Amino acid sequence: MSANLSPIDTAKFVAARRAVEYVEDGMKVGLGTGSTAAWMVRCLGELVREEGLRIVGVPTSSRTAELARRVGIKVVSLDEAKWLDLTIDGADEVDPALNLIKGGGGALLQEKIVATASDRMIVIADASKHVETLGAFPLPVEVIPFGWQTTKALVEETLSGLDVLGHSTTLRLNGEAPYVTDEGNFILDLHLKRIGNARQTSLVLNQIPGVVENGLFIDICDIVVTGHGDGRVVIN
Ligand code: ABF
Repeated sequence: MSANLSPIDTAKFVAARRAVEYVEDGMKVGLGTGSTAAWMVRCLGELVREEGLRIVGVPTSSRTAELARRVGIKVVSLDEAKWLDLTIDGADEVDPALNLIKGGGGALLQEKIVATASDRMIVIADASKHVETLGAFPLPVEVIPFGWQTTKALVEETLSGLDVLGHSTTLRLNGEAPYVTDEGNFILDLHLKRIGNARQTSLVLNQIPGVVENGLFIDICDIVVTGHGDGRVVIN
């Protein structure tokens, strides 16, 4: 599966391949979204088909559900699984405390619910995702469509009271229309440049009426498996 990959795809693949070593027979596994997580789903599918690994998968997006079924993983809902042994997912940024920005793929709500309902969460990432301080990647915030422009204005007003460097907010688009999540909500992207206090920022954002969830994952990630273009893997 790894022949002739570019350095970035090699990094994602080797991180994914190493992470699936944490998956044991009989586990209930949260399956992440994004290109790195897609490698993980493919690697798990190979173990299911060729080594008889018995797991059930709870996907974090409709895209992941479709891929998981295609590679032979038994997909169940989170309500059927009730609680998970392990979730493996990607990230947009990882800081030294293993706090994350996630949601670049528009699936942050299901990703955070599934990751929180797991005994352990493993992030798989290429080395470019590691940052000293979160914020260079636009922070996704999921909002309900009702009154979203008012919610956007409230978010911007709130940002002025936070320890952040940037303050602009844009509606994520899919072509000309707002990007719509699996739950039918919209995503606002907060261009904050540097988030001085991620925990406070996350708590304050989620108090704003209309905000459903945000892409700051605080104290959720347990292990980061980092892949490099030369095939090396580092585990933190
Ligand atoms: C998902 O994958 C998202 O939370 C995150 O934004 C994205 C990272 O994608 P990739 O692995 O393609 O860089 O987990």
